[in-house]
Amino acid sequence: LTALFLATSLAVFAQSKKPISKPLVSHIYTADPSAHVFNGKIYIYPSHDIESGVPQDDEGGHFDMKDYHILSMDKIGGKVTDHGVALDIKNIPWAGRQLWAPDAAFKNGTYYLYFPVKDKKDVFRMGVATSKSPVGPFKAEKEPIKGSFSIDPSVFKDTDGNFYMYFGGIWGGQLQRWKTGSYDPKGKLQNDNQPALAPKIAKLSKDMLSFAEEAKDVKILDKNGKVLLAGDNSKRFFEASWVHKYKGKYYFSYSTGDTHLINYATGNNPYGPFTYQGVVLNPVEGWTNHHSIVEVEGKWYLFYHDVQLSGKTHLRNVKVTELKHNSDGSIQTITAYK
Ligand code: FUB
Repeated sequence: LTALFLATSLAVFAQSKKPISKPLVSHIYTADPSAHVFNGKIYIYPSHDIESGVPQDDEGGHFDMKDYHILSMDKIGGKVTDHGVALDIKNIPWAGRQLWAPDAAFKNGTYYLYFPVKDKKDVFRMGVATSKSPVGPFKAEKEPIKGSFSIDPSVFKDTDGNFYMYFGGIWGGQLQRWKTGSYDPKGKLQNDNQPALAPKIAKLSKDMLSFAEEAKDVKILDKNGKVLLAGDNSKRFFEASWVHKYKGKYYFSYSTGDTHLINYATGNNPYGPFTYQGVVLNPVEGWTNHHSIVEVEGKWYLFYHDVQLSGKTHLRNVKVTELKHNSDGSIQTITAYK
């Protein structure tokens, strides 16, 4: 597996040509950009990559992040401000290691930062922290969100005002350890001919601090209405859920992990099922591919990352480029290199 992991990383590096976009910042490494427009300003909630010396492994141990910095800009292409440390792992009472991809939401004067981190038993859980400012500092709740597990929380506000968290990630993201509903450290991935493990959704409670329901599977179907299989690894879900709504349709986009794509599937309500449609973003330099899709002043943008600054898979840099929907609602596939 490790050989496969390294080989695919190198293959992805080998494909790279001239990038279409520049890193948004270069003084720190940033990844997994969750972008939002709050009060007319663009805020990016990324992971903050660092070199901590942990060797690369299939569990993602080398992604050993310890805090979050929030970035903002007044407009696409404008000056980017780094607002400093918004939340430090030291100030999350239950956290063990690895602050991975976060997201944020705003409701009734409070900003909520949602984050995955391993607890002291090395099990990924989701936490939430609050602030009166979009850039923090954020204060973490004392316990993880009850009923949460795995990684990559992404919070979608529907047009009716309800908020939903999508989450999950296989391999190092531990989703395969929750197949039975409780944690099994020996939990394995599905066989290739079985349905792929599904990402999860849970409606958030009115106070935004807990799940209002038990997490449910988000079904991703092929065009014949059949659930995608685990062996269909250029289509099936791996990690990095994101939902945007365009012309009344719900677009669930996600990373395919070991095939390095951002794919999308569409549905008629936040719970799905979603039908696979195609590729949003082709592989980028580096092993991981993780994105967000947001509307800014009538245009749509894809925030993503690659490893242009470092050439190392665990030291990434966030970028942005325009995303276009065709008149039939399909998304024009983006290749990040010319
Ligand atoms: O940044 C750490 C992990 O890498 C994220 O949680 C995944 O989505 C992948 O980008």
